[in-house]
Amino acid sequence: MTLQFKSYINGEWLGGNGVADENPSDLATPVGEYALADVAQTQAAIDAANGARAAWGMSNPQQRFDALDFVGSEILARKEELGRLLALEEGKTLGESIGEAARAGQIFKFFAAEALRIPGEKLASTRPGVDIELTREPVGTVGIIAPWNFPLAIPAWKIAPALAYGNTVVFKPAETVPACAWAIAEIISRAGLPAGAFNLVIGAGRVVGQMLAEHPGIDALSFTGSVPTGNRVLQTATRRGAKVQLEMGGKNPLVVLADADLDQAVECAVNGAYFSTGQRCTASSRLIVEKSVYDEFVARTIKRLSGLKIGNPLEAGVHIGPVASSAQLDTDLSYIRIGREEGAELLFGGDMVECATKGHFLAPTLFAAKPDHRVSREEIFGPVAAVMPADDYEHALALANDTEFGLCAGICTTSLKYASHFKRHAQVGMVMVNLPTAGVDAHVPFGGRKGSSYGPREQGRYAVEFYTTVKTAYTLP
Ligand code: TXE
Repeated sequence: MTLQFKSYINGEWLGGNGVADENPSDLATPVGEYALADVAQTQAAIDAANGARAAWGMSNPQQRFDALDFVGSEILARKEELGRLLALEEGKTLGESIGEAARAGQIFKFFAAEALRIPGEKLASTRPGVDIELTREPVGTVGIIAPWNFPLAIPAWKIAPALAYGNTVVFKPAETVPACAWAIAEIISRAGLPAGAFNLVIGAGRVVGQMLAEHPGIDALSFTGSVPTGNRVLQTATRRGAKVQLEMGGKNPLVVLADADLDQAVECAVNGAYFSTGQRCTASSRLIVEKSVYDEFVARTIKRLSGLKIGNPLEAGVHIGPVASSAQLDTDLSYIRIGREEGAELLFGGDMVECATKGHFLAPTLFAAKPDHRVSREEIFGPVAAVMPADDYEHALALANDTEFGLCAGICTTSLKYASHFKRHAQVGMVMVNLPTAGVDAHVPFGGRKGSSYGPREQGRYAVEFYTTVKTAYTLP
C-alpha cells in the first residue's frame, strides 16, 4: 500500500493530488506520495492558526509542557522507526538518521521544560512607588519554512520553541521531505493542542512559502534554506513589518595547523566535509592547511576517503548515503565541472558510484583549489570540498575569514595560544577547536554572522528572543 503524506490544517488531514516522494537511494521505489497544498489550503491554515491564538497563547505552562513532553517522548521512543523513514527519504545513513530523530525528541523535551520557566523581570522604577515588570508574550502566529537536509531536527528546533512560548504555527517543510514532516505532525496531532494551534502545509515554496512571507496573518517567520530564497523571504516579510529569522548557507573553514594531531585533523575534515553527504550548513567545505603539513594531510585524507563506503544508507557499514535529490545532484555535478574548468586539481572522487539500485550516489570529492576558485567560495551543499595551503596561522585565519558567510569555523591545533586567538577572531557564530565544524549540541544557540544568518539565534534559551515579544508594565499599587 502506498503511504500518503497529507497536510494537517485546523485539526484535519487534507489530501489532494498524489506526487511521488522520491527515495534517493532507489529511484524506482518511492517512499510514498504526498498532496501539494494550494493557496486556499494555505489560507485555511493561516486562518486556523490565528483562530487558535487566544486558546494556545493563554494556555497554562503545564498544558504546554505536557504537549511538548508527549511529542518528545514519542519521538525518542520511536527513534529507530523515524530514523529509518528519514534515511529512506533524505538519504542520511541509518546511524545519522536515528541520531537526528533522537535529537528532535530531545529538542521537544528541552522546550517542554522551557515552557515552565518563561523568563520575566521585576525592576524598581525611577518614580517613587512604581513597580516595573517585564514579561514575555507570544509573538502570535509563526510561519516556519524548513529545508530538506535535517527534516526532523530543523522543524523540531523551530516548532518546539514556537509552541512552548505560546505561538501558533503554520509549518511548511521542503517538498523533498514530506514524509518526515508528516511524521512529526502526526505525533503533534495527538498531543492535546487546540485545533489550529499547529498546522502542516505541504506545498511548493513559490506558492505556500511565498504566501507565508506575504500574508499579514503571519506575525513572524523562521526560515532555513538557501541565501537567495532567504533574502527574498526577508524582503517580502519585513516590507509588511513581520519579524524574521533566517539561517542560510555556509562555506565553513577548517584550519589545520602544523602542530595539530594530524590523524585527529583528518578525522575532523572527513567527518565535517563528507558525512551526511556534505549536506550540512555547517559542513567543512574549505580545508585550510599550514603548508609544512599540507602534503601529509592531503595524503592521509585521500587514504581515509578511499576507505569510505558509499551506498544505501540502510545498509550496515555504509558511511555516506546518496545526494538527497536530483536537483541537488545537478548542483554538485555542475560544481565539479566548474572546479575542473577553473583549474582546480581533482584529488579524489568526482564521479558517480555504482550501487545495487539506481540512486544519486556521488563519490566524496576533493579539490586542491585556490581561494578564488568558485568551489572555494560558493556553498555547494554536497560531498565536495576544497583544500588549500596557508603560509602560517595568520594567513590561515585571513583565508578562513575571507568569505561572505559566517556560520561556523574550526581549527585543529595543540596550541592554546592559536586556539584562543582563533576562537576570538573567527568571524562566525560558532567555532570549534579539534572538532568537526558540523555537529552541535541542541541546548545552546545555533547561528551565524555575515551572509549566513539574520535575526536572533535559534535553539537553547536564546530561542526566546525570536518567539516572544517583551511587554513592560508599570504599576502604581
Ligand atoms: O533551498 P530553498 P533548496 C542551500 C544549498 C542548496 C540550495 C537549494 O546550497 O543547494 O540551498 O536548496 C522554500 N518563498 N541550502 O532548493 O529553495 C522551499 O520550499 C518562500 C542551504 O531546498 O532555499 C523550502 O521549504 N519559501 C541550507 C525552503 O524554502 C520558499 C539548507 C528552502 O528552500 C520559496 C537548505 C519562496 N519563494 C538549502 N522558494 C543550509 N545551509 O542549511 C522556496 N521556498
